[in-house]
Amino acid sequence: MQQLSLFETTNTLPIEYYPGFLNNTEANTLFAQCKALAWQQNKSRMLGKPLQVPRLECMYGEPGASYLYSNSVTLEAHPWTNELLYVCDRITVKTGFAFDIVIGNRYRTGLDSIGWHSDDEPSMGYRPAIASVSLEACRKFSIKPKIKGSKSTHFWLEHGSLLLMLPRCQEGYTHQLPKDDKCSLERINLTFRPNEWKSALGQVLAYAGFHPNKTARIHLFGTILESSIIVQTCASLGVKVTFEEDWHG
Ligand SMILES: [Mn+2]
Repeated sequence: MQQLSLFETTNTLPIEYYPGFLNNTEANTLFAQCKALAWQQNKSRMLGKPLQVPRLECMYGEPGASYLYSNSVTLEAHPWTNELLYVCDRITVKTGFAFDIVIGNRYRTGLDSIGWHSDDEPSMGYRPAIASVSLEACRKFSIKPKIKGSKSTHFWLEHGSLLLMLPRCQEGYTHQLPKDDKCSLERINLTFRPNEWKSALGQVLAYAGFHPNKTARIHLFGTILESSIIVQTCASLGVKVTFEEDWHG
């Protein structure tokens, strides 16, 4: 009985794992190149207090793209490097999903980590796919349904592997990279994501069309915009807004 439920759990997770997506030589080269990216340690806000994020971060992508998370950390895109763009294209060929930005996370030792979270920022648009390439240290990745009391499933993310979080993964599941006292090696993780502000804007306008008495909010270029303001602005600019019937907000 227990085995059956375990079987069902692992088979219904909205993720795909490809060990050896990059061969060992490719992964070693990419890891060496990634060490030279523009890493920085950011501060998030927890209960109003600034807190150093326990890892280094960077972002590359389309000029002008930004990414706000936890309502407190804004990452700004550096222009794509050739190496990152090449990996991005290879993931698209493998998975069929296209990406606009990559956010790097650098876990300096096993003491660096990321707690339970979903990558559900509206700047990525509706039901994003997120592709994650792991380099160097093999660290444990845990994922569990958002339903209270759910059990988590663990994967060891190997050097050169690709983990694809499919659309709906962020809605229904939460994930983490826990601390690992035994790990002294560094791990670099590249997470390729959409940055579809147009798509996010479309969702808010659709929401405004179907719920005219309620307000939807969107994070756009680091600013919180309200659906009513967007509708008014469109009207004042003479931009016609249409609402499509297939919206399932
Ligand atoms: Mn994440």
